[in-house]
Amino acid sequence: MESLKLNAQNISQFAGRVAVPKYDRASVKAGIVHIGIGGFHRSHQAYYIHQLLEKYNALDWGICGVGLREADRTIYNMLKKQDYLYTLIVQHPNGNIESEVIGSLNNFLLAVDTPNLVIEKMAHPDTKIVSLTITEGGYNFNSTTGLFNFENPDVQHELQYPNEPKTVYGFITSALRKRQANGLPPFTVLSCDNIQHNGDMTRKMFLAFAKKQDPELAKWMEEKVGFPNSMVDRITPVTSATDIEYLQKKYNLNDEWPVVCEPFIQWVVEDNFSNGRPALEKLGVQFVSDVTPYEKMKIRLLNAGHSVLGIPGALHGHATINACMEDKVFATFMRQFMDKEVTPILDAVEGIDLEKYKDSLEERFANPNIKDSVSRICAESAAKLPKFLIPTLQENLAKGGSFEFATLILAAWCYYSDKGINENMEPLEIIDVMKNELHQAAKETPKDSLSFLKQSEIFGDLIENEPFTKKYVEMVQLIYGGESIRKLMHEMI
Ligand code: CS2
Repeated sequence: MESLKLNAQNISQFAGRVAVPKYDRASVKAGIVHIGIGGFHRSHQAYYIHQLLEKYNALDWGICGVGLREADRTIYNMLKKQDYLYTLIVQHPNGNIESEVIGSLNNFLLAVDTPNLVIEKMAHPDTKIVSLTITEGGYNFNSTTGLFNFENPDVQHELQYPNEPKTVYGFITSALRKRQANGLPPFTVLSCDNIQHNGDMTRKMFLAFAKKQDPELAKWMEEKVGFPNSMVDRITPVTSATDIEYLQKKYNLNDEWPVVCEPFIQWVVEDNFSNGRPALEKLGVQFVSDVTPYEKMKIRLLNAGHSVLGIPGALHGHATINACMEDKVFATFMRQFMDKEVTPILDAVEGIDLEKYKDSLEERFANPNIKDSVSRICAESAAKLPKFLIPTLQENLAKGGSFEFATLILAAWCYYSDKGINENMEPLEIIDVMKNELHQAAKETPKDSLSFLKQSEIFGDLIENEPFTKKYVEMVQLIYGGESIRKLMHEMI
């Protein structure tokens, strides 16, 4: 039997077999404009809002998606065809699967096609929050100086032509300008990316940009716009053909781009909103006055833990994070990294038992039904490691703590960036906006062992720390000498 396409017209035909929205989607207003509609937004924020609509009929808080890049066209086309509906497939470790059609997204604008519509939508009185998942690298932030990168040509363009925005900075300031002119309160700018102090950093970047472009507006923003810090968490692997087939076979449902995720979900947010917020606390979202200890714990353990498995995993030939966890050497190495290098630098987090938190991370990583690819984890490591791993290494060097686990990961990353093949001679695709720079720097290693570390926008001044470079050189030479990464890990645990 031919499967039935997921869209508003067909939705009632799926009811009873798979959970579908019960609220009246036509009455939902977009209180949130979200930039960056990827898998993560769809498994996390859009799912929370869906539940709020479902359980509390919070009709003011629907989501209008925005894609800023040409690369967003594929998801835009797909969601539009499906009337912005998609299926969320929750994969439990024991094999149970729950599928639910999510209806909280009710519009999508592609900025490259209709820039003015995007600005109008954000400037609309209904819009109360503009949230972001634009990835760690999307904030146009120089990680060495901590400053906004004014050299970016798109930014240069929008400074010169404020009515022709291209980046998130140009769009949001244009919309805020409109709101100010119309006497409307500003929206909250809510960053949902894995960056420590994501709200503070976003604020700093926006104010730097606005001060150059429109100092009057900058003043208003400084006084009025809330930029809450937030910690977000739900492991969301890349959707595979098997997931699409699963829905077809099981429910006769044809969804071109469902989202798969783990059962775990967490969101901790600072209660600092400029224009109201949805009552997400009803669904277990934690509103706190200081998110710092939560985000540090999560980024340094979970996100770094992923990289600590994924980079050597890719070299060794493990395809997924759960395959890494099935390998005792990898699992033990990761736990020891957490125990010896991360735990000592973390502050106590109210209400959280760190040992239990780490145990739960091990269980989540080991979930055999998530099949989170190491390639997803390794992608954009140049943006991730300076936020997830390198600060831990620096803090340990400063206080005489253990740093060899993190060091091995950097040495492995150098080899990975240089060779583009794993230890079984299979090709490794390097997905990184800094791919060429990484490769250039790494391939000099046989002549100059420290060459990779000279990329100061990634490594800061690590190259000047002797105990570290000594260890790094030792390790990089062993790896280049043909020692297997797994053996090196084994010797350390
Ligand atoms: C991952 C994250 O991309 C990565 O490196 O660590 O996407 C991670 O899965 C999420 O942050 C989990 O909340």
